Amino acid sequence: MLTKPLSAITAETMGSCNVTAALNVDGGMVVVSPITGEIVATLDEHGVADADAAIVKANEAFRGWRLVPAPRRGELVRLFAEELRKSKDELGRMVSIEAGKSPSEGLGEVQEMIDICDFAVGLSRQLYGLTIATERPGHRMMETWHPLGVVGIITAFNFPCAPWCWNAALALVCGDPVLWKPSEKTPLTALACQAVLERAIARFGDAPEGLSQVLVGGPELGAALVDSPKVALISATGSTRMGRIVGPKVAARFGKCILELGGNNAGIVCPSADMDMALRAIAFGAMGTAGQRCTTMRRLFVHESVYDQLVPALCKAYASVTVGNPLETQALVGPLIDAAAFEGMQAALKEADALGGTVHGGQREPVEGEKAYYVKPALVEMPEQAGPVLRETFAPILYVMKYSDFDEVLELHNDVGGGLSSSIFTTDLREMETFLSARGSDCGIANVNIGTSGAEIGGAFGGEKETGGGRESGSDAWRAYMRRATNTINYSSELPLAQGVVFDI
Ligand code: UN1
Repeated sequence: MLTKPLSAITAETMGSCNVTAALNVDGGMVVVSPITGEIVATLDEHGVADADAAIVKANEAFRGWRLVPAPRRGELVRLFAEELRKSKDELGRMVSIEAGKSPSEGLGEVQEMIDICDFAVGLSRQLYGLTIATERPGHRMMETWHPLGVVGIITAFNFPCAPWCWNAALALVCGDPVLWKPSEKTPLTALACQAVLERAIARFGDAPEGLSQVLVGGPELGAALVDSPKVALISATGSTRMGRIVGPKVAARFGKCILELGGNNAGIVCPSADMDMALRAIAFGAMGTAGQRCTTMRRLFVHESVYDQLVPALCKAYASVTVGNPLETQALVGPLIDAAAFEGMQAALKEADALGGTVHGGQREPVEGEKAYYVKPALVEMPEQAGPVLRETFAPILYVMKYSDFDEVLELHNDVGGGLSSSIFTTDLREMETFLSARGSDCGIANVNIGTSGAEIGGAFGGEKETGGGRESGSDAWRAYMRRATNTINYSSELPLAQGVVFDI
């Protein structure tokens, strides 16, 4: 059991982020830590009227911020990265308390924030447009990128801060104010991040008021952002179910959307794979963060020639993995977020069992009492890809299947709704390149000899099909936060028309 009540640790952590005012014993919103199931804070919730006012304020901020030169906007993000470095331990602990992650995973999430800020600072001097050859003499044609408008960011419990920062750091250098609706399960991390950003804003000096705001409360706040024509871009992370609601609503008002939804990520282990490396990569990919990453490995196809070598070794790793309180022990696997996650996991295991699956693990572990949900991760040997294997269950379940033919396994790999992340374990050049080719993995992320999770910020993050199609973070994801104008300038004394059209008056 914890040596100190989690609510006390929370108050200390929040205190060092200068947001103790947010902890309000009379408030309406209850924050529970999955580590113990204990209430660690109660908060005042925002209402829809607050959301509407925040949208107005953010649009006022946009009028000024869009005129600030991009490298100067980058200076704010540089200061934010400095403040994040100073507050890394407190923020990492807050992530652990609210999402149940191990200290190294909590700190890793804050590191992603620091990394994307550094990336965005460099980007603030590289928001390039093209100069394009024009067909008309004495003309010049170019593309210009302008700030887009207010960006609404909706985030999920499992990564309570990094996805916000992937969006916010880019949006801020691109000239866009941000409005953040965090998960109801992790509002404290959001308030702490906002407090840290406010320190950077104070040091920056002349940022407009309302440049970054947080809305704490229920789904009606997200709906207010989604429905408002004054929110130019909605970037939403969450379930495919949520995306099916958000996507059409934003499209109906011709708004822009970045959707980062569910995945059903798979690995393929080929005969030539480095088995020890594959084992370690699969163990982290499938059991890390208690299976609660959108990039978690959920399906594994193992070639029949190595199945009897790899799968018993994996079962051993599953049996011996440490499950426990992430703040008080060195456990690799922490709690599930809540009772509903546990029930969803048990229902999926029951279904797999009825379809002829052999379930290893998956049982509840008696850690921290009745109100916390710790489980032994489950490995399920399945005769075929059916039932629960075809969908994402947000819990540590790895469905393992045997394959014999490479072309067939590629088909099976892609034959699910999700299209986020994928891995192949092989030292065979042909298999590797085929997996990465047009007829290979159809996911937004396709890896070789590493697991499905733990992407770096430098690449574009997101995926296809039911994953929603959006891209966040690195590469050229910044373009989604700006609007593109094509400018054609006539510096001649003639007026030639394009396509040779004649219109003499
Ligand atoms: C998520 O689970 O929503 O690739 C994000 C990863 C992390 C991000 C996960 N960098 O696992």
